[in-house]
This record gives sequence, C-alpha cells and structure tokens, in this order.
Amino acid sequence: MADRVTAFLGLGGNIGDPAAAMGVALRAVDADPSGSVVSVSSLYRTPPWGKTDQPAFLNAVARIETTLSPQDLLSLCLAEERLLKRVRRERWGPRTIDIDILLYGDRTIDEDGLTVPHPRLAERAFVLVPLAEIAPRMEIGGRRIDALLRELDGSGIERVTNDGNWWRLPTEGTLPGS
Ligand code: A4P
Ligand code: MG
Repeated sequence: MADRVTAFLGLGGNIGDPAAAMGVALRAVDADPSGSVVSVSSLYRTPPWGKTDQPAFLNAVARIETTLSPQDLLSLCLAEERLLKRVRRERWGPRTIDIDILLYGDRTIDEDGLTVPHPRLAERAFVLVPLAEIAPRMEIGGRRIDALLRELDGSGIERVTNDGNWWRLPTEGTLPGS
C-alpha cells in the first residue's frame, strides 16, 4: 500500500448551493478508497477576492490523507468539479464549486497545470482563515499562518457554522443542475 500523505484542499463557491456542492465533493473524497477526510474547517462567508463585482463566496479548507500522487489528486478534484457541473467562465468569476490543492505534504510542484503550494495561498484571507482554524501551527514558505494573516485584510469574513461537521450532512436545498 502506498504511503499516505497529508494534503489540504481549499473549497469555495458562490452560485447555486455551494455548501451542498462542497459537502458532496468532500463526501466523495472521503468515500474514495484512495484516502479519507481527516478534518474540515467551519464554513465561512467571504467577500469576493480578485473580481469583486460578484456574490459573496462560501469557503472552507479540508485536511485529507491520500495515497494518490498530486497529479491524481488533482484529477479527482477536477472530476468532482465536473460532476458538480461547474461552469467555467471568466477567471476569478462566479463558480458553483472550485477545489484547489493548497498543500501536498511538504512537496513543491511546479508543472504545467499543477502548482503546489497553491501560488496565491499566502495572499488570500479566505483560504488562510479556515486553514488556521484546522492547522494553526502550519507554516507556509517558512512563515506561520497567524503572521501571514496579520498582513491580510480579513474584514468581512464571517464564520457561518459552529464547527467543521457541516459537510457530513446532506444540506437542505437544491444542488446545481439537480
Ligand atoms: N492548477 C494549478 N495548480 C493547481 C492547484 N494547486 N490546485 C490548475 C488546483 N488546480 C490547480 O483552474 C485552472 C487550472 O489550474 C486547473 O485546471 C488546474 O490544472 P480553474 O479553477 O479553472 O481556474 P480559476 O479557478 O478560474 O483560476 P484560478 O486562478 O485558479 O482561480 P482561483 O485561484 O481558484 O480563484 N474569492 C473568494 N472570497 N473566495 C473564493 O473561493 N475564488 C476565486 C477563484 C476568486 N475569488 C474568490 C474565490
Ligand atoms: Mg482554481
């Protein structure tokens, strides 16, 4: 059996029912024989970053264990995105669900189509706030998360669940496309 590696996934969405879509994606990752979901952050409502004239996002971060290579983990994430009928439109624009590989063990990967750690990780409060909740002592590029967060504008980020169990329950509402 291949070694299990700890990886962190960032999930977000701002159209349809992103919480339900993220729940479906995380339950699929957990059910896959390649690994399991170890812990998930609370859900956060976050102001849009990059392209700001779009609805607020819901974001969360998950710690997983996986036997997949980084490339195969990306394929699994992209397959989940496709299943959830994400409509790919403008860069940084609205999406039903986006799943990014934030970190894969302590590996640095710079390939066509896969960059790990995620290149904009340290600039994004919508990623670092949920990441800090589940991995407060984590360092990124040799710097602690809390130090990185102090340099970012986290205003408007609002925790909307009490804990990280939201993904286990099928949420009320209609899934995009269902
Ligand atoms: N790719 C390369 N590295 C990775 C990685 N580490 N994880 C490639 C995942 N994918 C990676 O992605 C394009 C390609 O990136 C993938 O096919 C994969 O091969 P995409 O998701 O189609 O492109 P995108 O998401 O439109 O662009 P980009 O730059 O990835 O956008 P982001 O960074 O995902 O940002 N504001 C808030 N508040 N919350 C959000 O979640 N999200 C975005 C999207 C913008 N603003 C946001 C949020
Ligand atoms: Mg992306």
